[in-house]
Amino acid sequence: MLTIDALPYAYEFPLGRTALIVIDMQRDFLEPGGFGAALGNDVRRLAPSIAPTRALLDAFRARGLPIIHTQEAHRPDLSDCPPSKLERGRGTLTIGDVGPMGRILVSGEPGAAIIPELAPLPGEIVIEKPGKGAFHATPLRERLTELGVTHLLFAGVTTEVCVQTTMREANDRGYECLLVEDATDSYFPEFKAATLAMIRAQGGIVGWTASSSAVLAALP
Ligand code: TIU
Repeated sequence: MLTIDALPYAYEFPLGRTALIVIDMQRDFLEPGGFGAALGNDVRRLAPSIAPTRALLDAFRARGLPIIHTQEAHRPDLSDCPPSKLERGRGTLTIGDVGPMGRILVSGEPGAAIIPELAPLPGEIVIEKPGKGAFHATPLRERLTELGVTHLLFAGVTTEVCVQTTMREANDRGYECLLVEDATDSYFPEFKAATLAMIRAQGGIVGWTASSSAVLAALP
C-alpha cells in the first residue's frame, strides 16, 4: 500500500487498483456559451483546476495506471434526460438547445467535448452520463469491476454537483475515495470549501481530500 498525506488522515491505496476519475471537464462547463454560462455562472472560476488535473493525468499516463473520464451528455433525442432536468434552471439556454458550441449537453456536440487540454487518449475509458452522478444509468460500475479498481482519486467539475454526487455514489458502493483539492472547482468558492469540509468531516464520512502535490509525491 502507498500513502497520501491527506485529510482527515493518511489515505492508503494499492497502486494497481487505483483509478483517476476526471469528472465532466467539458467545454459546456468551462467555456463561455455553454451550459454553465447559460445558468448565469462565471465560467472562469473553473479554470484553476485545469493544470492540476493535467498533472495528475500525465502522472497516471506515465505509469500506465487506469484513467476514467466522464461527460454529462444526453442522447440527441433527449430520451435519457428526465423532464425535471430539462425544466430546471430557466437559463438563457437549456439542455438540447442550440448555442454557440452546438446543442447544449448533447452527445457528440462541440460543447459536450472534454476541453482540449484534458482530452482523453485512446484506451482511456470515457463514460457518458445523463445524471449528475456517474454511476446512474451508466456502465461505470462494470468498467471498474473489470479493471479491479477499489480506490478512486477524483478530479473535475463542479465540486458540489457532479463531483460530490459521484463521490457519494462511489462511497456507498464501497470504493475508497479521495478528492484532489486543487483539481476540482466550483462556480461558487464557498460551495467548494464546504464540500471539501463535509467530505472529510466525521472521520472521513465520504472520503479523503489531498492536494495534487501530495498525490504526485505519493506515486512511485
Ligand atoms: N451546474 C453545475 O454546477 N454543474 C453541473 O450541472 N454539472 C456538473 O457538475 N458536471
